[in-house]
Amino acid sequence: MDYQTARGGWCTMIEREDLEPPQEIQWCPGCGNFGILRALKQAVMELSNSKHEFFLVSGIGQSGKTPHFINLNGFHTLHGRAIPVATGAHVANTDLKVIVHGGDGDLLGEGLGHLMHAARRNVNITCLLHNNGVYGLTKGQYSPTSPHGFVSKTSPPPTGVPMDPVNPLGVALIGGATFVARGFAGDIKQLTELIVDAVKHPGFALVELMQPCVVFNPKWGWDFFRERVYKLEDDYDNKSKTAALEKSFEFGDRIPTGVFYKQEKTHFVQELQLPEGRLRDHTNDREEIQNIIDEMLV
Ligand SMILES: Cc1ncc(C[n+]2csc(CCOP(=O)(O)OP(=O)(O)O)c2C)c(N)n1
Ligand code: SF4
Repeated sequence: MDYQTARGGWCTMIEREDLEPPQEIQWCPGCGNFGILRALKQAVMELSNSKHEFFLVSGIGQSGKTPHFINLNGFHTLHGRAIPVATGAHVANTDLKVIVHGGDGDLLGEGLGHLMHAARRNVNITCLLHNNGVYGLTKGQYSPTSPHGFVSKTSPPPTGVPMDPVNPLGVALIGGATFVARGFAGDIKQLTELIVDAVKHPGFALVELMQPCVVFNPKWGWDFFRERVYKLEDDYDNKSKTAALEKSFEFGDRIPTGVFYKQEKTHFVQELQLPEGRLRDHTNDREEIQNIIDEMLV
């Protein structure tokens, strides 16, 4: 079915079968990534955009395979480097809905600096952080979010992991992200809503997705999360960064989900006064550029 977009063009409604990938899914049975993929597909169908307006960028990891398993344009880049590639794609064409998929190792280990600076620049992209508390693809080394004492091949007994984990939401908030949220792979309805809101948000949106890795971190299994997750209360004020930061440290017997923080602020392309839309549709006045260069040379 076709419908008219806000810009006056025509768009074709995306159906579930349009998103079927050409290749077979290779995640383990019971992996939390299945729930995330389902919510992503639902969100893509609910957002009023054409298929060609979505662009998925991923790092390396089980999470990084997400663009392989949905029939949209995507770019599977280097470990920890999804955010710079996503930033470049967004700056080159602000019409794109750019969505990053990365694991806790990818975005909080190798890619932490990129995450902080994209948040600080308020780049208008959505970053979906698949948090399973372990390195899944490389078979169970501890990751930046593994709990203190977590026993793995790289953190053997008696101590296990000898330090506290990174707080992903806190990092995003301190960096300057203007939309910060958490969902759970077992609550597809809430996850879909969070992804839709994050994509619509005009600024840097980080959504932490609690994701069981049933093979290498069985302690963070489905029951672990089902017993702990709860939705932020109705009277919770997501305009307060201080409240959001305080909430971000609540991760134990109770794990809050929902939108922790949301703020309207000019984003990177607006701050730089770059042209909106596709850069290739804009031409430069070469004479004027030459004049500027000449002035600098004098
Ligand atoms: C620079 C670099 N270092 C290390 C690796 C090896 N490597 C590939 S995936 C991965 C860990 C992925 O873990 P995470 O980001 O948590 O994703 P998951 O597989 O759990 O979804 C590592 C260390 C790599 N590909 N590139
Ligand atoms: S190893 Fe873990 S993260 Fe990777 S597919 Fe299996 S369950 Fe999922």
